[in-house]
Amino acid sequence: MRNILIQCLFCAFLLFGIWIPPLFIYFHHHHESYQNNTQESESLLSLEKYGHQQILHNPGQIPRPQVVTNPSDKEEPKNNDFNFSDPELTSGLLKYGLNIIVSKSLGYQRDVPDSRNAICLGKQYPTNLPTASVVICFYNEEFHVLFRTVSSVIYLTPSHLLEEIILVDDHSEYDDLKEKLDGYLETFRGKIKLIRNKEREGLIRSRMIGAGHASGDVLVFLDSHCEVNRVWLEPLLQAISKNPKMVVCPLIDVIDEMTFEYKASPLVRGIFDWNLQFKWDKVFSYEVEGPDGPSKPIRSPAMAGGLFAINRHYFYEIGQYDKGMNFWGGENVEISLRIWMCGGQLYIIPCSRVGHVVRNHLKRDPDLERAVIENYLRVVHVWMDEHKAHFLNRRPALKFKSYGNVSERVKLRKQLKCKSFQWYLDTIFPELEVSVNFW
Ligand SMILES: *[C@@H]1O[C@H](CO)[C@@H](O)[C@H](O)[C@H]1NC(C)=O
Ligand SMILES: *[C@@H]1O[C@H](CO)[C@@H](O)[C@H](O)[C@H]1NC(C)=O
Ligand SMILES: *[C@@H]1O[C@H](CO)[C@@H](O)[C@H](O)[C@H]1NC(C)=O
Ligand SMILES: [Mn+2]
Repeated sequence: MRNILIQCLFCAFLLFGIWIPPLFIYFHHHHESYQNNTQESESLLSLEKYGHQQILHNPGQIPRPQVVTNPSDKEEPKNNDFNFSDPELTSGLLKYGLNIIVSKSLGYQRDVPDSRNAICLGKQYPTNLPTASVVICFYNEEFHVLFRTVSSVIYLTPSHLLEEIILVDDHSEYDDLKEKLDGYLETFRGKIKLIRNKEREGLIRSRMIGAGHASGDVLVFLDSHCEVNRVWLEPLLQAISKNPKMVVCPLIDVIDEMTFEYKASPLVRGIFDWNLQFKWDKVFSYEVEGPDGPSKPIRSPAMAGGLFAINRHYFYEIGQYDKGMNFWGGENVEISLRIWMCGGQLYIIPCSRVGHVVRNHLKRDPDLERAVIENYLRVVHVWMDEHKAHFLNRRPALKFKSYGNVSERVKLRKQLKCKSFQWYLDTIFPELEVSVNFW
């Protein structure tokens, strides 16, 4: 609600050409709320309060997990650490949703703290793991943020495991992502394939385009605003090498979009509510018991979407993505349901750590919002059986909204002999069904 309110304020001010005051208000609220750990965890784990409106806000964003902080280092940056009368800062926030001054000052490569549990440090991985093609799609990404994503992968991945990095430019508009990027990527010649879409395809189809150019055994999808941590890839590859139907995600650490501070995340699993809104949730204590506890894979009902690894053949076998989905949003729930219901497994591997910037986009995008609704409808009509009523009853207007032709996805579900949504509720995510009367 806060964000919606601020967005409205923002739009109103924008119309009158005054956009600095609302930024002040925004960051005031923003920092106040994430200074307060209690409030943060409540907003992560509480029942869905905002209903309909929340679907519209940053639907493709990976939310920020509750960050572990020692009481001593609870000092968050104060507002007056940022000079909001500096046009570079404010225009950068509008363009990229992050602090470009700090991002530029960090340059093209940096070290981030090793956030792994001590148990992970002692683990040995075989040398003959499958190879990986890392697919990174970007659209109007900040140059340094994108470049650090690429350089962290290059420097922290053993060369024999990295088949290639496939960058897919989804028809970005910003000039520095054109010839300048080509020039800079020369540094990594031989390891990078750069594909430029002729028109905007959206994240979902861009990922499929990237996958189509890959030749590694495993596809690893990353957002274009990440920094991988030490020994990030080996645990993912090992899990997949043992079971090719295992889809795995790293534990996503938080890179603050204002300070670029790298913060370790607690152990979490991915869930969603009846609005298909993705959230992080606590891990059951029995899952982390025993000496190996904090390093054991965490069974996850859903993935956040941006960061995961999957056997390349298995990606095709289970039907990639729904080509009928536009931009992004909902595809993470769709692939999660498909993995579980059609015989696969989805785990978070805590020894694999990747930092991710949660960008704060202030501008609303009506095309995106429309696309997300349609994507969600495609998910519920193909995968949720009679339980789609729980989604539709929350938004009666959507009962009559069109969502294109899903016959191919329905056919896919039959061909793969996927189980029912009721099976998923009973076996993988019982907490969702219990919540039916509350959310
Ligand atoms: C922070 O949390 C405390 C409860 O621990 C609460 O009393 C206080 O109002 C919260 N502050 C803000 C700014 O939300
Ligand atoms: C903030 O930025 C403006 C514009 O660049 C500059 O004139 C001003 O001196 C800066 N203020 C501080 C406290 O640095
Ligand atoms: C939906 O698409 C399938 C083929 O993918 C086609 O056979 C069918 O006629 C389409 N349905 C409608 C209503 O257009
Ligand atoms: Mn992201």
